[in-house]
Amino acid sequence: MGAIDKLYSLKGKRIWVAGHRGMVGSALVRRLADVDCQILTAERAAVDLRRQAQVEDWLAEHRPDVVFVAAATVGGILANDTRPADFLYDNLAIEANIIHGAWRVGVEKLLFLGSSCIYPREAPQPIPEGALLTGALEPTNEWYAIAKIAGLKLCEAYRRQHGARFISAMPSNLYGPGDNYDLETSHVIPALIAKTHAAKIGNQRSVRVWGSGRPRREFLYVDDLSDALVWLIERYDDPEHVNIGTGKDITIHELAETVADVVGFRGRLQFDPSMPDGTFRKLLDVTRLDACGWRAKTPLRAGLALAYVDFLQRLEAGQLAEDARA
Ligand code: GFB
Repeated sequence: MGAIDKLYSLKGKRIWVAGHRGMVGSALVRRLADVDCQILTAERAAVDLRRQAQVEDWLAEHRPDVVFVAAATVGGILANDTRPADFLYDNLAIEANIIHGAWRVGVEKLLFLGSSCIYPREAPQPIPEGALLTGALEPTNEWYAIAKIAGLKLCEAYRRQHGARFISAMPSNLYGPGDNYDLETSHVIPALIAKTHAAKIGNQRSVRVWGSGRPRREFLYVDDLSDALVWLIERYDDPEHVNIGTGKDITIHELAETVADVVGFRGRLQFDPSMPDGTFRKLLDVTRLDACGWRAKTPLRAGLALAYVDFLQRLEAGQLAEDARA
């Protein structure tokens, strides 16, 4: 990581959190509430981020100094695998419109958010930033991965050609408040929370866990991520993207046991080999970030307990379907 010569302070800046209703965007809004800045948001009904003219008009009117690109079409392994056109087209359009539009209106700093699935399926573990484009991608999410690779390359290209101070960060699998609990489209943690809770309430004997339970994943609590993003935008200004993770991973089997423990479910785990495992392992090498002094602080179990509280509150408020199938 390059030397941190001068802090780029967010104080007094007009900051656009693109995707502020999503899990990452809402965590960023929570984190930026501690900063003396002006947060800008664009409602979905007013601006479709896939439409270039709408994005450019909004940017010309609101003129942010800083942009966080937290808007994306996202989902778990099944959604990625079954909706390749949405994951590729939506994400290419969103990032191209925002990055190009931000450059046109002279945004001072922009942070683009990718994903650990940008790396080759057979990348060395833990995965260093330099593993990008050294091998074939994991087929279940190559569409999303290609869009995210294009996004980080756009930031690099605008920096190289125009001197734009655009940076990119690649987090590991995220979870936390504001997650999507829909079983068809969610990631593994919200799915297991919803299914395990339904099994507990329904006195069921088992919970169905997709795949073999053997794949390993690294999970980052979303408020740790937003803290890292604010930290990076104020300090980092190099072309290379930066991994953000905890440096630790666990198997899906261990994860399912931990979720069961947090939720208080005493039944069995039933693995379903007809569902895809996806990448065997994707543990990020976080040396670059670690060397600069930023570290994740929320242990997985504590984060899962907070996520379960969020799930219960939203269930209580009628914001979630109550019949998550176990
Ligand atoms: O979280 P997840 O959908 O995403 O799945 P990926 C992680 C692992 O958990 C896979 C298993 O091995 C799943 O088979 N799993 C077990 C489950 N039970 C369930 C369940 O009920 N629901 C889900 N969803 N998984 C995504 C990519 O990959 O990760 C995206 O598709 C993105 O592009 C994201 O990069 C972070 O880690 O496999």
